[in-house]
Amino acid sequence: MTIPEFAILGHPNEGKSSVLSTLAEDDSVRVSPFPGETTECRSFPVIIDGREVLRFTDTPGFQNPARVLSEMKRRSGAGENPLAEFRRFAATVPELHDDYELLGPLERGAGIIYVVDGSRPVRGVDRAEMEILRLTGKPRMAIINCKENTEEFLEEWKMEFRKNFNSNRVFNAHRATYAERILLLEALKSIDQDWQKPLSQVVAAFRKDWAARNAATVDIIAGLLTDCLSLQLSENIASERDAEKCREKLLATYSETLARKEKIAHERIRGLFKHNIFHYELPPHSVLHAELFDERTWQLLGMTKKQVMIAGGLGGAAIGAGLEMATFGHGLGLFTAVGTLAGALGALFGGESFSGKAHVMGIPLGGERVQVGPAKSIDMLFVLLNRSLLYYRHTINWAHGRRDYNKAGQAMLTAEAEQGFTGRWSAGNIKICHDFFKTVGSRSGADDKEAARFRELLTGTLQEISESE
Ligand SMILES: Nc1nc2c(ncn2[C@@H]2O[C@H](COP(=O)(O)OP(=O)(O)O)[C@@H](O)[C@H]2O)c(=O)[nH]1
Ligand SMILES: [Mg+2]
Repeated sequence: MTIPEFAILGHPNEGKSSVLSTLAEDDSVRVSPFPGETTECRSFPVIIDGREVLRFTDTPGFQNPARVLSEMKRRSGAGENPLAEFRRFAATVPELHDDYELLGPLERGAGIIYVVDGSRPVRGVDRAEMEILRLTGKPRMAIINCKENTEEFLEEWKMEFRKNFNSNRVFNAHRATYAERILLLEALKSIDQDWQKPLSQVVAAFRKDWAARNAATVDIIAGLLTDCLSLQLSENIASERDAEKCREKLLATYSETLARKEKIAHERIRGLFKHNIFHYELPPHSVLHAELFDERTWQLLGMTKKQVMIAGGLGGAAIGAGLEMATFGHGLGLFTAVGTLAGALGALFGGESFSGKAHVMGIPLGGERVQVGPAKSIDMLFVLLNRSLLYYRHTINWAHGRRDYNKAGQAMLTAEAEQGFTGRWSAGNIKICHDFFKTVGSRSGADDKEAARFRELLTGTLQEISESE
């Protein structure tokens, strides 16, 4: 079966390469702020399950649309093939090199995706380009990629497109999500009947592949949680006097280990979604660092007060007082209320403050061993889970064509701060988390049902995040 090919055509600097990069999920596509840098075509295969299912070809921009149009019109009489005849003529004309080159894929049967920057008005050269594409007689779709945030000229563009294209769509190279990519592929089916079947298969393969990536993400997140929640470090001590120092050391190692595990898990998620350059930086440091317990970060990982209550594991006078002071969702967070890092750790582990206690994680210090972990409070689960979901969401929604990576952090954090994922969950879902948490703690092996329910919940959540705009 021949693989469907689409050539991305248009004027220089309108976002052709960016659109291609986003559509093909390929961040190796060269995007440049300077027009006219691409002078040769380059094809990018879309590979699913080791098989090429679709091919997008990047092309140079039109250089002399008016001249190309007049040459083609001259060759468009009855029985003539203006595309082939123009290319035969242009092959030896140096100043028509780019125009000759960009029409090459069409001669071998590629469909057309024409990209314009819809945030500016339609000009004469655009009309010439559209007319050229019409004269080629190839199936064609127009894409409006608005570089600036304005809709002022959209109607004007659409009017032109209706005259010259089989279909047109708004698709932003920087903001398009998975859902929008699928919609665009679906729309491509309709521009030529011959492509309906192969492209239906491509769309089906895309959906299947996405589900497989989500399933792998569920494995990674559930694995991370199991690993971190059951993490336990201990050390023998010679005397009671060494306890404090030993505990501090263990806590430091504990916190570093969690951070490392989390980082590895997130890197793997990023790989699944084919990002090689973009990497979303969560608020720095590990879940146990003081920064995480400041107001903003707590909101980000927000649960309602009620959910915390339901989640349980937060008994104890210190935390009780903390809850009274905390206004979840805004204002003070639980951990700020508790005050210190040690206090926060106490909350995470056992609902007790460390200071002045002869217990660490519920293990008496009088003995011979100091132990840190496993986590005693479900908060650890929620913190890690929300961070992973946040990471997932930023990663899947970062279009591969978007290259201003440094803008990723702050803006997204602010938008996210109001939301939180588990913060919107029903009591039933929180209970599923709670049951999973208990099974991790018990390590009995008889906990398959709870784990399966938790994974099911994760699967649904990832799907929901994928499909939301
Ligand atoms: N803000 C913004 N910039 C874009 C968008 N699409 C492309 N650009 C930028 O426009 C410039 C040209 O993009 P490129 O894809 O190389 O255009 P091409 O010459 O048509 O291939 C680059 O600096 C891109 O980062 C967009 O949707 N929004
Ligand atoms: Mg380009």
